[in-house]
Amino acid sequence: MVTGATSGFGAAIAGKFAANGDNIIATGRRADRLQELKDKLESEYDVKVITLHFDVRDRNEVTAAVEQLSGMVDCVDILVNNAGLAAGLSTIDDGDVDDWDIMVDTNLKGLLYVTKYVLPLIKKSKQGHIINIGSTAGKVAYKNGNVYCATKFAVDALSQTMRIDLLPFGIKVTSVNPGLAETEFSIVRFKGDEDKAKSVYKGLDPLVADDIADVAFYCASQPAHVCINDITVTCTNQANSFYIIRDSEKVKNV
Ligand code: NDP
Ligand code: 8X3
Repeated sequence: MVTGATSGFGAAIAGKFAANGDNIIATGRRADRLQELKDKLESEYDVKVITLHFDVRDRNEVTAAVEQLSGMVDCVDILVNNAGLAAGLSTIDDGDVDDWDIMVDTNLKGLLYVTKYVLPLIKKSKQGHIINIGSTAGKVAYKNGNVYCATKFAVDALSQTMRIDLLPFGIKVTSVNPGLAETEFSIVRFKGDEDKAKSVYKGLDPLVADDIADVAFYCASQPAHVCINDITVTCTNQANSFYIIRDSEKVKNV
């Protein structure tokens, strides 16, 4: 089960696991994109794709979707909590409170809702695994990142605590923390300003969605006794969320 499968990492992760022959539960708000993904994956691979169209911020929508799912599958083996976003990039005093609400409600509360309501299905699996998509922004804070960084630091804390809480059930919890990756992330962050979004990756050879799909798949492919706790992956131009080399020479802030 992959949240945020309509774009970027989520779509690539769904594709990677489907290529391995795994059935997929793909979720997101854009129903047309979910249908396209289902058509593509079912035509390319011998798998079944269930699509669930809901907003992770809406607890009622999450519970209704999971109820629908419970009638269709016996268990969920792997949940990838990927749905998330950044909205805006500004100092705390200039921050837009609506943007803050969107990020906290999606990245933190949405992840909690999905995890809580899907867990009964994960507990029924013999190989339960939760993969949370964190970020380098949840490891090292960067200028103007304030609330986005805070939500990803929170995801990091949740991954650590979930791993403790779910030990008795044999459920693995992995935190995958990507650095700069060119998806729709910056277009969303800058509210459709594609030029501004492109400038984030200028002079870099950034990660792409397939890189993160490969990492998530690797984490999920370990033997039963091996749990990768935490993995941070950046492009070669980046050391952490602060130190980045552009045009092979210059070191600048994000
Ligand atoms: P994209 O914008 O390409 O994809 C984001 C996905 O999240 C979309 O499928 C979107 O689906 C879904 N989503 C957003 N809000 C909601 C919501 N309220 N309810 C349900 N689904 C939602 O970005 P990425 O693939 O890059 O981002 C995926 C994750 O990776 C995010 O958590 C992001 O914070 C994290 N990340 C991204 C990095 C990057 O540089 N790109 C680096 C580190 C982490 P829809 O709009 O259809 O609902
Ligand atoms: C996304 C990476 O550096 O754009 O989490 O915040 S960054």
